Amino acid sequence: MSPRRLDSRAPGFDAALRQLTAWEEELDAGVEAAVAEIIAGVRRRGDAAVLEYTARFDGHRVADARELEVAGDRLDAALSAIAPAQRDALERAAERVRDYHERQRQQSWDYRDEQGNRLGQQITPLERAGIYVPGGKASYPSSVLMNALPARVAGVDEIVMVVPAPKGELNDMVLAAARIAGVDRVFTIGGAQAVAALAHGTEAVPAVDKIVGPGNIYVATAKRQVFGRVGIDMIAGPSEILVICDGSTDPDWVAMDLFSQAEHDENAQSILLCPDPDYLEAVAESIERLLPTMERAEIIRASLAARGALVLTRDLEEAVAISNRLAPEHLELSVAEPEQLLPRVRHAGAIFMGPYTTETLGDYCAGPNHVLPTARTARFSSPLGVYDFQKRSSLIYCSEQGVQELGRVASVLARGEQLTAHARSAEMRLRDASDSGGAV
Ligand code: HSO
Ligand code: ZN
Repeated sequence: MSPRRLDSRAPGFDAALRQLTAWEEELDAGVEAAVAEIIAGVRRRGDAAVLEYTARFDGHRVADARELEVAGDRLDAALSAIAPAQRDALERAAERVRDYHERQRQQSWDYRDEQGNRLGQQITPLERAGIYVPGGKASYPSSVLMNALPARVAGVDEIVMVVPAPKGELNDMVLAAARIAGVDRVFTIGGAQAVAALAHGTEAVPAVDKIVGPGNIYVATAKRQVFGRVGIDMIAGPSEILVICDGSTDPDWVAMDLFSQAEHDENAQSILLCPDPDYLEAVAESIERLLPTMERAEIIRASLAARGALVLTRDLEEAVAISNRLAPEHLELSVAEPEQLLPRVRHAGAIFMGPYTTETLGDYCAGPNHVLPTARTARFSSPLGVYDFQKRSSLIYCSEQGVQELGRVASVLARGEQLTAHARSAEMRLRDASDSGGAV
């Protein structure tokens, strides 16, 4: 199996590139309607609806919604049940992710203008955040850390996690990660019903202010539908990796990096850009040889066949320009001097520099967040971070002296808008009321 080859000099290259990266998330009217009904059910009937849907979709039956909450002892037990090496790795990763995110905390600021007015911005954390954690094959303890730790660092009062428990079964690594990240409450619910419960609140499940975390099409659709009532982070599409290589990295390393995102999903995207045709051949050969050794060979093969590509470029500069057009979730600059290319990179969720920096390190433990913009949304959005759990309030203090000028300006503008109460509330504060904009 070899992914398609493209040549930036060939006619039709632009069209081929556009076609390669076109990704339309299916907007399925059936799913939209089913999700709307689930949300309405949870709104109307609260816990009773959550219990029914959980029994129906997850085969997880309990008599009372309070049983859907995972006790703190159970989280502690999970932490003791996992292998010591796993616990150490989770703790080490958490420490590094926390350190990185602490640097992202935004600070309040203010200043005084010449009239002595004080203007500023006050930063406050959200009160409650909800974290959706998928169950089944895409249940990632690392994602628990990546979603919960920025909220914790932001100072969120309460973090509520939901995770489906098919037939009542739970993943100990996920529970252990929740304990390590400082999640406050965990509920074993999933799907659109979990998003609805977090958005609207039920007797058992508290309503939150923002819902973050990846999920299947039902979860993504539910997040879209409750947006506005609560905040959401982003709608994550399939994983993507784009490697720019100068031909000096071991081709097996690059092949494995391409596999690493391809193994997430048949719709994941792995692309290599390189100016050296012989090197592209060498990577193609590594792919052929290594693919049969992979546990997830079927998924990787499907992903590379549908959306993978090995692209010959004129030079490294052109490779970066092409990468900017694709705005990949992960960009590896697998070159001897990555700093030289870095200033040219405009759009990428995360940038990995140099041949040793495999994207895998970013997925688990380097420190930056692995929740990143996909499907070219890196053109306008950023990694999940502490700032997603902080809000800004504007601050205004006006002195008696200060209102003399600002009051007049406001009054003129208010009268121009025929808003007399606005105008008069400003004018009343002027020392010389005749000095007002009222006459204008
Ligand atoms: N690469 C994924 C995150 C992840 N990888 C979790 C492994 N575990 C996000 O694009
Ligand atoms: Zn990954």
